Amino acid sequence: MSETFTAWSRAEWVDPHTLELALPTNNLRIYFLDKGIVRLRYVSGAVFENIPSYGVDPEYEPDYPELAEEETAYALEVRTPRLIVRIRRADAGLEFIHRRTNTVLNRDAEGMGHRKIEWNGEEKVWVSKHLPEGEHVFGLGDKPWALNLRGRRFEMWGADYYAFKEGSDPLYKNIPFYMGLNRGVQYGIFFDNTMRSYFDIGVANPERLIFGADGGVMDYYFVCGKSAVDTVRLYTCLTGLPPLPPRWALGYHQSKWSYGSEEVVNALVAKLREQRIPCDCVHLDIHHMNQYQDLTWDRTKFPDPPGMISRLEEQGIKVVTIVNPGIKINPDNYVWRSGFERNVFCRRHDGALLEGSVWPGLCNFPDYTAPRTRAWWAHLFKRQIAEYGVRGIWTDMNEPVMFPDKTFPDDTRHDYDGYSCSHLKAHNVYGHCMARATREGMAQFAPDRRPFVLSRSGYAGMQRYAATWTGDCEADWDNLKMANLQCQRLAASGVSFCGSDAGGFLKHPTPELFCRWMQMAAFHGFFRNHSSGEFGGQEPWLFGEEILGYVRHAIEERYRLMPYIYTQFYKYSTQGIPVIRPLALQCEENPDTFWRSSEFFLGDDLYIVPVHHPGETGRFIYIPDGRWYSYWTDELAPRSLKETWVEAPLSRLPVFVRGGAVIPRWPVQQYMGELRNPPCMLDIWWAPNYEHSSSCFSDEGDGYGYLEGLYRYMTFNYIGGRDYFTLVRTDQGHKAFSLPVLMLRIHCLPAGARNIVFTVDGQPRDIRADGKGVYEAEIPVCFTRIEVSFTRE
Ligand code: NBV
Repeated sequence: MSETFTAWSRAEWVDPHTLELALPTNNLRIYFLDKGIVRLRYVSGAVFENIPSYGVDPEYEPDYPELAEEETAYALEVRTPRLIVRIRRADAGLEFIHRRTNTVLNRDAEGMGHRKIEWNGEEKVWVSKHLPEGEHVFGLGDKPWALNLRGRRFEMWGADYYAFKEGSDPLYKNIPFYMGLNRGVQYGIFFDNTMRSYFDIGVANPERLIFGADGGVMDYYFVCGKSAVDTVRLYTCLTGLPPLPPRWALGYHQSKWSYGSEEVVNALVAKLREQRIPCDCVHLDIHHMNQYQDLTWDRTKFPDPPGMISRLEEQGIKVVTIVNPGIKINPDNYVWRSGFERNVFCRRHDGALLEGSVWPGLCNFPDYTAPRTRAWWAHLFKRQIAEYGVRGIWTDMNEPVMFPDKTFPDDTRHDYDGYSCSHLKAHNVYGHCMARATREGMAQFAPDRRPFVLSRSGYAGMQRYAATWTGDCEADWDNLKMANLQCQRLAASGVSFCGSDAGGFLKHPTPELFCRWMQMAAFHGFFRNHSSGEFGGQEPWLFGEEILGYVRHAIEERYRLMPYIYTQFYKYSTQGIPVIRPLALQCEENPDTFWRSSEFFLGDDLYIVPVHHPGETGRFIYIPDGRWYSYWTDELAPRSLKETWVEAPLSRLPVFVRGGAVIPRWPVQQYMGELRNPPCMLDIWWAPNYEHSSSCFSDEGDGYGYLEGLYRYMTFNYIGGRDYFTLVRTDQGHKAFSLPVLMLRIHCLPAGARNIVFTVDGQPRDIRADGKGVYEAEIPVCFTRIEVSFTRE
């Protein structure tokens, strides 16, 4: 080492990808896990305990990069093929540099200042980072704030926030992952600490981003993918790829607090079918239970749950039921009794059982951080799942909530998977562990079906267990805007299977608001109309004929697009690619997009423009690079890369499709599986001088056959020229999975196109013009190459 002062007394490799430094007040380990993922972990002593993380997926397998080391007068440098990590000699501060561009992505403002013991023995950990001018900050889960979080301080301490507003914090979820975005800069940081934590984004000091926690260790991951979306993908791989949902769960869900009797549910379903509102699922909120006791039914209102559920199934409707963590103290109730006998409930520091009031009255609460409690909880689902046929479980109030103080007392003890701790450390993973146990129960008792769990709370990595929704929002325009921000933000935090209570949970939406909300929600990951029921009904037919027509159209379009949406979920579950993406993340090369927050991408090829204001029938939007067409009319969008006016009549949102993309679609169905093997339309929009790849995944829609190869994943490589295009298809998956009839529909050939020659695998074929500018042909199921050429007038 050089003779200059060096802040560490020892720097050594403890294994080929882990460097350890002994600093004056603590020890630092740097784990090089991937060319774009580096873990930084500080401990006060010399011992790095192997406490399992609730955030990092136990199945995550690092892809250890090749490393090179270099010493300079300024720093010790370790290089991966993508990053340079500099450890400054003066203060052991860290700097992350992009290797190819040599740009500083992120750097510590102070080194080593990571842990402090207060006079009362409390420990604090933090890191202070430079926050350069122009850097925008995204992520952090469900925060109801502008996409760019700069200039605010946020906390992670899961909270039930009834009627939350813009800026309400903390909220239900605890996802300590943020992304920095600046000209030529993008990276993510995942602070894996489950204590109450905070992110001060330029508040205490406008040039600093400081994150820290009220204890635990400073343990964070620096993540940098090939692009901003790829950074989200890498973070998602680290915290766990989400399981593929059953296809029906991507359909429309109808819910209310509560549909209170079998009669009401039957009438609802009859009306959905009569009104031709496609729907796959009805949710039963707490009133289906007997005195709000989990896994019981109010038999006066629901005399025959299995009979009711099977009759609904015949109509294509699945039933989801709610559970809460509070278990009524009631020796006559099996759930409480068996929990008490097995000693699965949380206790206070003095050993007494934790008691608190929630809906059912005085309750005990399972400690879901204990493996044996999770096993007990999972086994409780036998009757609901295996015998009654419930298809999904909705875990609510799991921040956790207790009346009137909002959550458990700090001294509540938790097992924390064998590393016993107080509630201060377990609070932020309580809901996460409840969702996990619930998923395990569903998987155990319906082994041939993919579980569907909907959880209100969770920690980083919650995508492994559950879908989520944004909570108790109000039916107003601000909340509509926020719901969109929250869904985009969650998707950028690894949680794409998320939605809002479409229409708003509290208060009654105006017909226009309801319409705009449903139109937007139809393009989010999870699509459910849910409301508190106190302000009147919120079913689509309650807002007049005109709105019913528009809302039906929005729902139908989701069903048409199901092959495309399902493909996005397949890519999300196999590669971690987010399903929806904020414009700024998708188009990071143009910093003008950093300021925009409502337009979002669904997959690579659809661009959705929600409407957030009353009376708005047109608005300014940003048109991304490439050639974009109106999804509805095929009209070419102006090539602008800046603010452009588009019409937005109440009948539908502006939606654009990428020229060169293949969008797989189905005919509308009233529920998934109504048609046995629906024909698949491959719609393609011509783009000259452009290459693009799109895909279509199809399988049985549920079960695990796809893991044995029972699926097709078709990739379409498009090459477009001035007067032609070719589409080359390659397949993955098993030939035994039979594909449906395929139809090709070509949109937007240039107006003067004549003498169209259409060949499939070298054979000339007929193609029909539909009179509206679209050319259609049935194509053989196993085609591999399509060529279209034409002359121009
Ligand atoms: O179970 C009733 C509601 C539920 O409808 C809502 O979706 C949850 O967010 N639940 C909260 C508890 C009552 C909230 C006041």
